[in-house]
Amino acid sequence: MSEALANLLNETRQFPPPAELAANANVTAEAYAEAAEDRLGFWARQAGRLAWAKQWDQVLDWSNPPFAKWFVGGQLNVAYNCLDRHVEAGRGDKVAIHWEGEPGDTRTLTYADLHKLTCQAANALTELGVRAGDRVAIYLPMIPEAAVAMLACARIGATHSVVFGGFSADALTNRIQDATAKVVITADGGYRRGKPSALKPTVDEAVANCPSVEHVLVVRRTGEDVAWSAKDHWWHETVETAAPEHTAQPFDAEHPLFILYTSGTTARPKGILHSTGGYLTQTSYTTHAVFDLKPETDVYWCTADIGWVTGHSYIVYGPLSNGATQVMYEGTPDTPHKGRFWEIVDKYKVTILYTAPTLIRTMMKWGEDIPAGYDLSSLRLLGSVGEPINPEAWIWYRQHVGRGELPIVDTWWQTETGAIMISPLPGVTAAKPGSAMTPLPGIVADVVDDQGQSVPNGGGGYLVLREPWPSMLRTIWGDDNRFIETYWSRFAGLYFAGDGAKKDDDGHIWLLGRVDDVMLVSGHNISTTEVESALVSHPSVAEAAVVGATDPTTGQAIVAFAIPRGTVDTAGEAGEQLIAELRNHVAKTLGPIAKPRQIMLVPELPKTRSGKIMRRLLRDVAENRSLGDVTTLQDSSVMELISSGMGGGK
Ligand code: 6R9
Repeated sequence: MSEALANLLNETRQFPPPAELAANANVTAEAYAEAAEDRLGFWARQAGRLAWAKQWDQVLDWSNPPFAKWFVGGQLNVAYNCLDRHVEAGRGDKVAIHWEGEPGDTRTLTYADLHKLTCQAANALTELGVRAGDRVAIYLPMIPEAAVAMLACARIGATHSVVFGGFSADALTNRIQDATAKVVITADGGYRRGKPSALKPTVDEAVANCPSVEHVLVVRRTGEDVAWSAKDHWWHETVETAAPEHTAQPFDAEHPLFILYTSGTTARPKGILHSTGGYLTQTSYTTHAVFDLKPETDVYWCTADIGWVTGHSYIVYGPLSNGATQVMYEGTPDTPHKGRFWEIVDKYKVTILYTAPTLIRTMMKWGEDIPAGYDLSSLRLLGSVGEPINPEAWIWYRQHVGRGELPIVDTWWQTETGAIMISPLPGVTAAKPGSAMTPLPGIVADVVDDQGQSVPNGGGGYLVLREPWPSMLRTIWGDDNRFIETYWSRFAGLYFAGDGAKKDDDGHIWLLGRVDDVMLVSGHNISTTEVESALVSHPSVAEAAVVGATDPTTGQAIVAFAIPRGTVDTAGEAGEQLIAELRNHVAKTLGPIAKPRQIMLVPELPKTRSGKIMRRLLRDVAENRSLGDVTTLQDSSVMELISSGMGGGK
């Protein structure tokens, strides 16, 4: 069909771990050897980090691929592992969550507080008729009750389905209907960009079309007026008055823990189903290994929303199962000012920060003076997730947030994988900016060509996973065939992640973006990521998105959209000059084949609500088509800004 991805970018900088971190790291290079020798034995040892009510009989049952069963016969309770066992070990007074509301109000919850609230919520849900195996939809802002609601479901064996609080009534309706949820947990609203943003009216609209919903539990956050129906119950009247004692009952290792919908590009969202024992084993282990988390001394902060998988795995289940102290923030990074994130790091003395490339590039655009205005000396480790991080963004992050010395873990994983799969180990790996480096111990990843053959070092192709892993999705809710078709049919016996990737000369893995975004220029498959990284490596560019637009001579031609850094002059002549310079810069960095046909300087890029660039819409602009579905856009005015600037150089 098409040849493998052209391998253009040549990034050779490499940064070994700080000596002190390496000397005290939770996980050393030995883990790779151990896992290579006995992968299942390795995962069994990691499962042993958790408290099990009943030991498993078999680590992995792979007799009916691609349907995996991990820790067969084992039983445990996820909430017990995240809360009770820390309280029982005398750590009840330890802070679990430093919560910071967008308006500046704060709450501090210890493990004992979180345990009590979760037990009350478990009792309240039981009272409302929720039983093990029932589905509960959660539609909440970033308030502690979001974590409590998830843990309460886990505690009673109800399968939660968290829907991001920014989604529309239609999106919420589809997700409630697909999972036939019995209860919805929501709030009157949350705070966003300096003002209350209502949630309850959206739930009312959705519930009117969802006969499965029997009750709606409503947290009071903003205090704004809400409409009320017979199904509605205030959280403070139901949960906070419930009995605080609740004995967690163990569930089977394969009991369904949660469903999380990925929007994807096609109309019907996929309900990714995760189970109990394997999921908690891998999220817990990776938090310990990749973030080198030391629960006694670290203050951890993951900036994701709980509505995404990163919030599930690295705000709720991974950190809490390890007994971490963490920061949780309700709002946006520029409310009330652009230094808000750094102010929070400074205030809580955050030691580990886990954020997304989109945020780092936004910070680059705003300028390095902003982080420079805060004391960030508490930080000791930085993480990135969600998209490929451009080498220059990586360097900026290390330089201006990490004092030029902190390790960065670029973590590749997906909603489907449940936990981090490919990442440096901070005490072991000499990281290269822009590369996720190597599969974690116990993970077998590869890059293959069109025929599914492993490519040699230096080659490009498709990222696959060769062996099942504990936190893998078990199926797509209610649609086993779609599960098989989507992930297991492209290459026989391999999990196809949908991402392009290359192996460099040392065999390290570089992610090159979704294969749907790959461009075909004069017969060469070229990755959008590499051209974007070349643009971002120019000192005038903060962020870039690249698409392939139909072209009569080359099949597709490269069209780029670039956001200039804050201080750059782009008016008139200066803009034209910058564009010419950028085209040449890309040609010089990657070769003439990658020279963009056209570059547009834009103030913003279209992003999904989880911060990923939506190249599909830019392709519509580049090919002068009317825009496709924009409902998953974070900010719908962005496309008008971009389209209206199409005529001139800017
Ligand atoms: C965790 C999460 C998954 C897709 C994935 C890939 C992209 C995530 C990445 C990365 C390059 C990284 N992605 N992390 N690409 N480097 N470190 O984001 O899950 O929302 O399901 O998205 O995100 O394309 O396939 P999800």
